[in-house]
Amino acid sequence: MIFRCALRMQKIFKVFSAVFLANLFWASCAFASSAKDWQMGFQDAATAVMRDITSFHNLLLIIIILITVFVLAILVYIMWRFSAARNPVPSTTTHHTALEMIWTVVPVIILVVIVVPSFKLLYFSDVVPKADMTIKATGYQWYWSYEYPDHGNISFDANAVDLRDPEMSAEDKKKWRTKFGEDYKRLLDTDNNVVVPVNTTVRVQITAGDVLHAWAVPAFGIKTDAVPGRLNETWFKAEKVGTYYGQCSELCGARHGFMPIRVDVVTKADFESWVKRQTARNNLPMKKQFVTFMNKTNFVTKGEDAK
Ligand SMILES: [Cu+2]
Repeated sequence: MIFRCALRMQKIFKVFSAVFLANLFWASCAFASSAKDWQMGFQDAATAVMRDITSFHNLLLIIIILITVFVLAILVYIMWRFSAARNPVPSTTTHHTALEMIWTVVPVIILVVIVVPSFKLLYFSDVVPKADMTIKATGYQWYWSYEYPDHGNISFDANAVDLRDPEMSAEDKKKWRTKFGEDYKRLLDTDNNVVVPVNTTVRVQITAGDVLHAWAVPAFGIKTDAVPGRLNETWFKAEKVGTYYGQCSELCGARHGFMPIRVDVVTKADFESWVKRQTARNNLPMKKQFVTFMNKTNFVTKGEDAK
């Protein structure tokens, strides 16, 4: 019985170490803009803030490991050295000034080492630098709505594209499948994406229209609450062209897991042409806009207005 149990433990240990090594390898070589299966650690940083968060996390990890190993080593040594068999007459020492000084001062030094990068990072991420553009994200049950006040008030809603949704028509499923191809990410892809230019400081204003939500994009190091009646502010400056994913990060109701965030970081020229396209769409007469919207979302498939 014991032998079989030991064998099983050995097997489990082998699987764990294989997974751990595979993850280490994965983390070191793959570019991740979204979460990956069996991922350990953070997604690759796309902004300076996220880079600082990652290195601060690594610093804390080293400190925590050193403390844990040190405490464990002392405990094991004490259990062995001062057991009743080895140490039948216990010491009666109750105070030791030097020792007490050390165990007070050393933790203070450790905290000072932590607090300096911690406050630096806190202010770096919190204070919005001079922004080149602003976008406003409003959380609703259960989608995000975006506005670009600096670009002729472009506005749109971003809904999750869920190809497993039984209510989505076969025609629409085909359309989205063709659009996304192999890259489709369920619960992360949206019908309208946030588009921003690369190397541009973007101020993000965040609020909500009904209940609490949170706008979070891990690769940017952003997680800001969306509170009804309150305007929160954060910022990012994406350094790499690419697609970045996030999700609502405040439990907001039944379909909380179905309001993803997709940010496409594009070149400045691509952004300008995207703005032109969006503005043209926004400037359509109201009725036509409505019809386009209804057609697009497939609420109306027949009837006069849809033509
Ligand atoms: Cu939400």
